[in-house]
Amino acid sequence: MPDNSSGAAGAHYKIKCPYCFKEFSHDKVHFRMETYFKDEYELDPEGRSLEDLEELDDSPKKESLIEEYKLKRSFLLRPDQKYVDFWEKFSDTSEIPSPSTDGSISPFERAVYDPNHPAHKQFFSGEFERDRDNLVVSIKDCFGKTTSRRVCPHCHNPLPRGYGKHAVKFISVIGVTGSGKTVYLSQLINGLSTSCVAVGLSANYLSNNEREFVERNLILHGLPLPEGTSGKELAQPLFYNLIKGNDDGTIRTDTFVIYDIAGENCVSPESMKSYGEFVLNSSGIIFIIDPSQFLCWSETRDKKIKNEKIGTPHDVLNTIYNAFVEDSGGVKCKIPIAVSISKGDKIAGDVFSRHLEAVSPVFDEKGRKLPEFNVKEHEGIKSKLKKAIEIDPNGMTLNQDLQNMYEQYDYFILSAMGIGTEIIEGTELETPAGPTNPKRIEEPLFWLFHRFGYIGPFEKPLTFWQKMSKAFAKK
Ligand SMILES: Nc1nc2c(ncn2[C@@H]2O[C@H](COP(=O)(O)OP(=O)(O)OP(=O)(O)O)[C@@H](O)[C@H]2O)c(=O)[nH]1
Ligand SMILES: [Mg+2]
Ligand SMILES: [Zn+2]
Repeated sequence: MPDNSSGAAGAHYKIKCPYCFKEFSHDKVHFRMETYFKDEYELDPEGRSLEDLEELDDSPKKESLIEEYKLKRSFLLRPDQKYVDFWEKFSDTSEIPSPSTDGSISPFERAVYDPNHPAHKQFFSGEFERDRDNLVVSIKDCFGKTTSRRVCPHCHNPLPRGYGKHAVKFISVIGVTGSGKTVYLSQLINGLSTSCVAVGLSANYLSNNEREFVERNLILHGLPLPEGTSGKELAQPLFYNLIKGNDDGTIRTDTFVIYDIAGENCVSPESMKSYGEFVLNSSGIIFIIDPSQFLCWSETRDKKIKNEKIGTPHDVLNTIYNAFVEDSGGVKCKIPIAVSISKGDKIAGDVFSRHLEAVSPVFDEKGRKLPEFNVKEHEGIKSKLKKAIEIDPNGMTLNQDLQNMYEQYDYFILSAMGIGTEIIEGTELETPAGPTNPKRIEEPLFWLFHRFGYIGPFEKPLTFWQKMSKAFAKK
């Protein structure tokens, strides 16, 4: 295992690319150049072409103008082949310019060079710049501009600031079309730093992707809900650092990366080929199931027919498992899978005879929130949920599949909106029927954090403080 957490001078950070999953050392990154030229007119101070310069009278000035022109030409904006090759199978890139740093240009059209390549040395000046923990973070280009735009040497996709310094876990959110993945992720990401407080952790996002994802998929009363994620699209990964302060004055930081996998790819073995890498490299899976995928909760006959088309939970588990079978050597899939029934607002009455309640934090005797997964509360909810779905044919199959094919799994119920939907007047678009109030959306993630060893289990009976907090939360 690479020592990605030592943080000591001389540490050797091994980075796993969050796009192509190839591994490389932190001092083998390539860089997108900070300096760029939009077109050939910018390459000469007077806008002359190379031919114009070559026609000048011979002189040292002419030589240097031509030399400068040729150097600058290597910094013209243009498509980058490695990057284009990566995104080809997803129709097109989903990377968008950041208005604050890229202006009107596409960041992926910047020239990319490798400081370790002899032919590229001319495009850099000076050595790598490293942060306090010795991670390579930037380098100056030959025009003196510092570039901190590190990219993977294999696929030329961008690595967020500080990515690679800490151990990384990848989490895929999967589920059939319309099961609620995008709504779930938008709500989860929007409230992540607040909900992590409940388990004593701080969550900081690393890139612009997280804010952009939430802004593009805003879940607000009066606004249309997100459109379905196209099957060919690959949304940008979402990056977070989780920080835990220890009593001895040290801190532990872990990075996790979340992927929104379009529903169509979860049932078709063909599409799994493009997206399989994301699922296969996942350290954890959040498997979202729409209640109407169970026959007992499918609302109408039509919906049942639709279900047959979009796939049952069995189809999804099968597709994932089949992607593993070739390499699995006849063993169960080891990736922890959080089986999460979405739209819990619709079925909470049936399952619990009451509304869904928020996850209760765990406190110590001084009233401080503990970094622990509330196993006790979860067990209570799970047993009722399992009972409700096990009488359904699709639920029975789901449970059997999980037992036979997956080593670590657990059941969850959540509601990303905490409320139903209504149609926006004069349109066919849906919007939340009122202010949203997400319930239990962090629980599958906390369970994975527990599996990854970020937080402990809490199994003791409710403390005085918990009872107080529960009573307070109910008010
Ligand atoms: N009642 C209720 N409905 C929800 C909730 N979350 C999502 N929905 C409904 O489910 C629909 C689909 O949600 P999406 O998040 O777009 O589904 P998806 O899984 O991303 O679908 P694809 O992008 O096609 O794979 C929404 O438009 C809402 O109508 C919820 O918490 N409660
Ligand atoms: Mg979606
Ligand atoms: Zn890569």
